[in-house]
Amino acid sequence: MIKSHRHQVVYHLYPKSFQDTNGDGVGDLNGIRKRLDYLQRLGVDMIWLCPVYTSPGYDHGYGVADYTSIDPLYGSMDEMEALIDEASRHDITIMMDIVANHTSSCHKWFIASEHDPDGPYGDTYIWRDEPTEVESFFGGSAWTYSSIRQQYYFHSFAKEQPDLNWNQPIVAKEFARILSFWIEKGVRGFRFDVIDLIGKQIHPHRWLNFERVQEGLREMLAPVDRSNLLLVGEAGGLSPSEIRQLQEERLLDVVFNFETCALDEVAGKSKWHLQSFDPAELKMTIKKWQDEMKEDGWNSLFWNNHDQPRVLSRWYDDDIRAAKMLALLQLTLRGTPFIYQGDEIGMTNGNIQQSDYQDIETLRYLQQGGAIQSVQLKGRDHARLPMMWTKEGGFSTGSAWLQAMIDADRNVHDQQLDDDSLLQVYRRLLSIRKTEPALLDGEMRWQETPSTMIAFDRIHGEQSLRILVNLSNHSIRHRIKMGKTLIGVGDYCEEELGPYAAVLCYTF
Ligand code: ISL
Ligand code: CA
Repeated sequence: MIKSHRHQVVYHLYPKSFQDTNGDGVGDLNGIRKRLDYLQRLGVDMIWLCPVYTSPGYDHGYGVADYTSIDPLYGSMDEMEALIDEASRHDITIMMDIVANHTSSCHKWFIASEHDPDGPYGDTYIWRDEPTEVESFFGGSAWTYSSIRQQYYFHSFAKEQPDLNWNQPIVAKEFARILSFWIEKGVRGFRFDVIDLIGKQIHPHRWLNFERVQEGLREMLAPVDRSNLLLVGEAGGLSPSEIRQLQEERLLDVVFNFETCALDEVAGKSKWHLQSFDPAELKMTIKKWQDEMKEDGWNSLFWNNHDQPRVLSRWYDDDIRAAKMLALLQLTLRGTPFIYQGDEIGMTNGNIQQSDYQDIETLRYLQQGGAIQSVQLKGRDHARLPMMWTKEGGFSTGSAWLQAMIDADRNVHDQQLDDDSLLQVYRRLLSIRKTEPALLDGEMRWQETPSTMIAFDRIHGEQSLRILVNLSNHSIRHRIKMGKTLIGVGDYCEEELGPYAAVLCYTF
């Protein structure tokens, strides 16, 4: 079977929390290298690394001070090269995270822009004499005064993360150079952080200019050989038709939107305003995006990421049966799956003491009198807990940078020994994807089902697979015929799916 770049399964890895090897409590590149056998055995094709470049770390690497260097916290460039090399011997490639909307305020471009308005980098950031009303995503004004330049600069996020001015062609040129640097090193994918924000207009309010996003991507990618690359964009603000346009031109192959993640948020309010989760809405959202992206479009398939605490805790009360169901659904829908580290063992949000929270967004919210209940469900630290390798943790011999109480029974070691574990479900599903082209290219055909059940066929030439999923914790009776089962989770029989049961079978 010929695998195209978008058929790959991506393992999303938060380096800070994956594996520490020198006892400083922070995960590192050597730690990732040490776990390549595990990742290969799991069956993933590519690893997306959250930023490991030099950074003062206010937003854990999402304010980059030098895009072609490695932060000593994570290791060295030699160790990065060793990782790329050894990963490729495990049939795994590396995807780098490119933060192109903003840099760190310590980046030399910003320092040049601040000190030398008339120099070549003078206009590479967004400067105004007077601030406007725009709020930053982390709270507070999006404008900060620089006493050096005696003007205000714009920052979508923290004041230590000034936004670049993508109207200056030099910005796209710099990023083209950065991409080429990493391609040269053997990197085979890029995930572009908040890429829709590069096309923003900010007067009088912030709004998104799709044409500018498109132009910015074109300018940046024109000099780059992208034939062998997987290009992923984080772009919560784009519509399905805009996403399809970008895909058609191969400016991006896969795009993240956050509609499923927001199912437990009150629409139109901040992420901290919670409402209860309704599995019927999950079904509708999945159907909507699958339908919008059918034929030439293509979806991203993910439940969690380093910003999104575990849906298992938020929606499903940590129930391991629901984790198996979510795995089966994610790996049978049409699109590129992203498994976030720990998903495969059912890691939960855990408990973090109020004084242990570290994320800049959470701290800001708590300072402003935010509700701790919301933080316990939606605070980003919960997505960043150290990986559980063993009952004792196995992440670090020292004291982990982020402390929490977490279910110790959910760990890699124990699940490797247990044939019925969630980890084995992931392994089996990933190996089935390798032999069943219908799961990759097959067209989607929906089956009529009760509101909290989802069922569909994946049809590819002569081959046809059927997927039945109970999204709820109630048994559901149905009339959909099942053929020979390839894999099933939970309790099910011919006409009934037990709580969180899910089945992948042939149609005849
Ligand atoms: O994290 C969020 C809500 O809690 C999102 O709104 C997030 O800010 C948005 O998805 C952009 O995220 C990306 O850029 C941020 C960085 O903090 C995130 O970690 C990154 O994924 C700024 O670089
Ligand atoms: Ca370390």
